[in-house]
Amino acid sequence: MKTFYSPAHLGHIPAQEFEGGRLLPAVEIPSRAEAVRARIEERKLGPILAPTGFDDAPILRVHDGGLVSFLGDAFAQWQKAYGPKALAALPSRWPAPGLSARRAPDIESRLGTFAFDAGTPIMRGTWDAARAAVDVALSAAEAVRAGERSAFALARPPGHHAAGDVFGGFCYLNNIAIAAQYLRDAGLRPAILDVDYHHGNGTQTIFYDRDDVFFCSLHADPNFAYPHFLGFADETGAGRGEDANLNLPMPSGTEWHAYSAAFAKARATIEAFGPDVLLVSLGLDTFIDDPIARFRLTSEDYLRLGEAIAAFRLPTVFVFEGGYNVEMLGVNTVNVLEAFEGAH
Ligand code: SP5
Ligand code: ZN
Repeated sequence: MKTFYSPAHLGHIPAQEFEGGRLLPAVEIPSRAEAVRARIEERKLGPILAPTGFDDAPILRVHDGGLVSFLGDAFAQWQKAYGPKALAALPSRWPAPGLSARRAPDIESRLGTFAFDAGTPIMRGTWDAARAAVDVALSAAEAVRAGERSAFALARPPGHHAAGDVFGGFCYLNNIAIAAQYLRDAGLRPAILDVDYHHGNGTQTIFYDRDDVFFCSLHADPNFAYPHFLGFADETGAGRGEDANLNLPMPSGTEWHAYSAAFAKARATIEAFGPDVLLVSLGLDTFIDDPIARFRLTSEDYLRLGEAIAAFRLPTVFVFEGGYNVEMLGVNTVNVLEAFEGAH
């Protein structure tokens, strides 16, 4: 399997996120993608390729121009306001209902109109990293469009929490949604399967009222887990998109036995949609020893997950998302990909 990777992610180095009234050490850090890259080399999964440089057009099929231009310029504005020692922009105020997002007179207020949490910092290298992650996802999508059975986008930062006009959850641009729209525009009928521990709220929102891209997410119940405000089982799509969205929230402590039962439901529903290409939001934060999550999948279970994904028998684009146990992240990720390949 070909892997697409860009070293631009190394310039995006979050230090802290704000939660529970405290600044905590960041977990979405460069060593994550480097651990996966090292394991791919160790296992000789296949070539690791630089992405093609795409223009902004595929991004603007999914994201508002206002968000894209804000992200490109936010760090420069932040340093202009707070000086060269201000290393990371994090929001501290939001236009909640009743306040006007149009009246955001300064960079910190504007930041609050685009960010939906205080865990997704914008630093000097953030835009270049996020932009390269899109190229990585598009390159993997293009490889599969051109006839590869599968490809892996080792994208960082992740993307599935970013919606058309907002960013958050360590995500800036929605890599997998942009790749899915690219394949849709090439005449394919994509289904997105999101196996990250967290609900893919951004991807869901982008396709929620559409019947030409299916979205299915297996994730921790938002009653106790991030992103908290979306990902409930009764969200089934809107308008033409009714029944083209499937959420399968699961309780804290979920193990492979229950997970695989939910997966079987996901597979049956996706197959009924009749896709001709599958895109997988591959988060490994369902791991038993993940530091921020509460599922209990083991490294061996990721072999079973890879086989289960292979059972769709569809051309498949894997796009890297979360997973924060850096020590086991390479093994777990490559277990999915190797088992997928071995099952063919
Ligand atoms: C792509 C992805 O996996 N994004 C996840 C974003 C989660 N952000 C909030 C995480 C809150 C974790 N709280 C536990 C803190 C333990 N120190
Ligand atoms: Zn996640």
